[in-house]
Amino acid sequence: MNFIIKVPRIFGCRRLLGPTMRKLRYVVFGLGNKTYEHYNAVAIYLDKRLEELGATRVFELGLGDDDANIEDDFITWKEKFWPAVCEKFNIESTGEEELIRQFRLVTHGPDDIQPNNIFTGEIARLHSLQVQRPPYDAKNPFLAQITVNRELHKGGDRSCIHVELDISDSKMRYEAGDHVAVYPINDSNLVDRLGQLTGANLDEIFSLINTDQESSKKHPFPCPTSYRTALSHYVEITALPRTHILRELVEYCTDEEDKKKLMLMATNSQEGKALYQSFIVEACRNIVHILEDVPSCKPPLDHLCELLPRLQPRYYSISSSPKMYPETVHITAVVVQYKTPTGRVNKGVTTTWLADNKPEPGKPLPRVPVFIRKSQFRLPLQSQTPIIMVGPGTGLAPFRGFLQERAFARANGKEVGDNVLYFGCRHRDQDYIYQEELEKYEQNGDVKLNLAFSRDQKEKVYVTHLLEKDMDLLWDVIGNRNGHFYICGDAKNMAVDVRNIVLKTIQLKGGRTEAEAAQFIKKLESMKKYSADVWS
Ligand code: FAD
Ligand code: 2AM
Repeated sequence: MNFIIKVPRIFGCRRLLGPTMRKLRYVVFGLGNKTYEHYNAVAIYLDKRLEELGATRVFELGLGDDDANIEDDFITWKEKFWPAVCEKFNIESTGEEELIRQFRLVTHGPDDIQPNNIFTGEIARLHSLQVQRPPYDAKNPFLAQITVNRELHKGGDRSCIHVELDISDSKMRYEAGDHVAVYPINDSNLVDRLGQLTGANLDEIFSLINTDQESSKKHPFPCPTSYRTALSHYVEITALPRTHILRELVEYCTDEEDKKKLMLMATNSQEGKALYQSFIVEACRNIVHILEDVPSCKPPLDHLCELLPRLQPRYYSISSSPKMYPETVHITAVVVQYKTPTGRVNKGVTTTWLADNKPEPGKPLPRVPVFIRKSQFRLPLQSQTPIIMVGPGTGLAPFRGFLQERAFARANGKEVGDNVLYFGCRHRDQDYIYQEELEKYEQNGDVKLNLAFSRDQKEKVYVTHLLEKDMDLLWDVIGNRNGHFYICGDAKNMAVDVRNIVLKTIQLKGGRTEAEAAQFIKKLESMKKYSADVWS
C-alpha cells in the first residue's frame, strides 16, 4: 500500500504521460513488510518511474516496515516531509498543529429514522446479510453456516480449531490453496466496556458524515448505525492504537499528567518513542486499556469511532479440497490468546469469535460472513508431478487440501506423483493436528510424512533440520524430476530458513554458485514450481 499525494487520472495512458507528468509534483511513502521478498517494491518502482517520466519528486521516498514499527517509520519521515513541502510550495507554516475532524456527527432520534434503514453489521449494502444475493465478495460476503467446529489439540494450554463452513447455497467455488476471508465480531464485553468508559449510550443511532462534500467516502463505515453495531462490526477495538489517535486523545484529558504522557507518545522524540514502545507496544494496550489506565481521558464515542481503523476480515488458507468437500470450506486456526505484562488476557478477534461459535443441538447453526479469495498457491496441473510440502503448525492447512485432492485423484484411477510432507509442532501428543488423517494417508501410500516435534526432546527439532538432512531428495524433486516445492506458515523465521536451505541445496547438490542458486529459485517461482503461502 502506498501514499501518493497526487496521481493524475490518466496515469497509465502512454500517449498523455509525457506532458502530464512534467507538471506532476509527487511524493511516495510505501507501506510494506520486510518479511516479504519484494519489500515495498511498488513504492520503489513508482517513485523511480514517476521521476523517469518527468514528474518532480517533492521529497524523498519513504518506506514503512510493518515487521518493525511502521508507525515510527512514517512519523520520522513525516517530520521532514512537511517542511520540504512548505518550502517547495512557498507555504508559511505556523508550526502549530490544528486538529480537524473529518466527519461530523448526526444523532438520530427514534422519530427521524426508520429501523429498516439502520445498518446492523452489513459490510456495504443495507440488508445484504438478511437478503443474500450472489455474487459474493469482500463487499457482499456470504453468511455461511458453521456446521463443524472442533478442537484439534489433544493437550497443552493452546487451542487450534477445525471449522467447516457450509457454502452449498452460495454458488461460491474454491480450489485447494485458496483463502477464505472471515468478518469477525468484536467481543461484546469489550464493546460494553468502551460504552462505560466513554459514558455513551450504545443503542443510540448516529451517522458520521464527511465534512468534505466532494469526498467519495461519505462515511467511515455504513451509517446510520448504533454505537453498539459500530463497535462490534465496523472498527478495530483490540488493535494497538497508532500515535495519531493518542494525539487526538490528549484533547479529552482533564489531568495535566495524562495529557503530557499521551502527547509525549505522539511525538517523534526518542523519549516519546520509547514510551510508546513500552506503554502501548510491549504492554499490548488497546483503546479499552488506554482509557482504563489514563483515567482522566474521556473522549466522545463518536470521535473514537472516527479515529479507530475499520475492522478487517482475516484470511485463512482453506484446509480442504473441493473434490472431496464441494459444499464446505474448512479452516484450521490457532486461537490467539495471550497474557499481557499488565496482567490482562488479550484475545484474537476472529479466532476467539470462531471458537465461541460451536453448533449446539436444538439451536440454529451459527453463521459467519465470508468470501473466497483466489490464490496463486496451486497444485501442479499434472497429478504425476512430485511435490514437497513444508508446513509446520497451521502451515499444514493448505496441504491438507492438497493431500485430499491428490488422494481423490488416485482413488479415481489417476497416476499421482510423490507427496512429501514436512510437518512440525511442539509435542506429538498435544498439537500434532490431523494425526489420524495423516497417518491413514501414509498407510495408504498417499504421503511420505516427515515429522519434527520441537519440544519432545532436549534439543529442538524443526522441519528445517529434517530438510537439511534430505537435500538429496530435495534436489532430486526440484532439480531432476521437475517437481514443485511449497512452504506455508510463519513468514518471519520459518519460511526464510526453509528458503535458505533450498538455496543451499541448489548449490551443494545442483553444483550452482550462490548467485546461480538465487536465479534458479527465481525461475522456479516464475514457473510456479516454488510457492509460498506465508503470513506473520
Ligand atoms: P487479531 O485480533 O488480529 O490479533 C492478532 C494480533 O495479536 C497479532 O497480529 C499480534 O499483533 C497480536 N498478538 C498475537 N499474539 C501475541 C502475543 N503473544 N503477544 C503480543 N501480541 C500478540 N491463521 C491460522 O491460524 N490458520 C491459517 O490457515 C491462516 N492462514 C492465513 C493465510 C493468509 C494469507 C494470511 C494473511 C493469514 C493467515 N492466518 C492464518 C492468520 C489469520 O489471518 C489471523 O491473523 C489470525 O487468525 C489472528 O486473527 P485474530 O482476529 O484471531 O487475531
Ligand atoms: P518451537 O515453538 O518449539 O520453537 C509450529 O509452530 C512449530 O514450528 C513449532 O514446533 C515451532 O517450534 C516450530 N518452529 C519455530 N521456529 C521455526 C523455524 N524457524 N523453522 C521451522 N520450525 C520452527
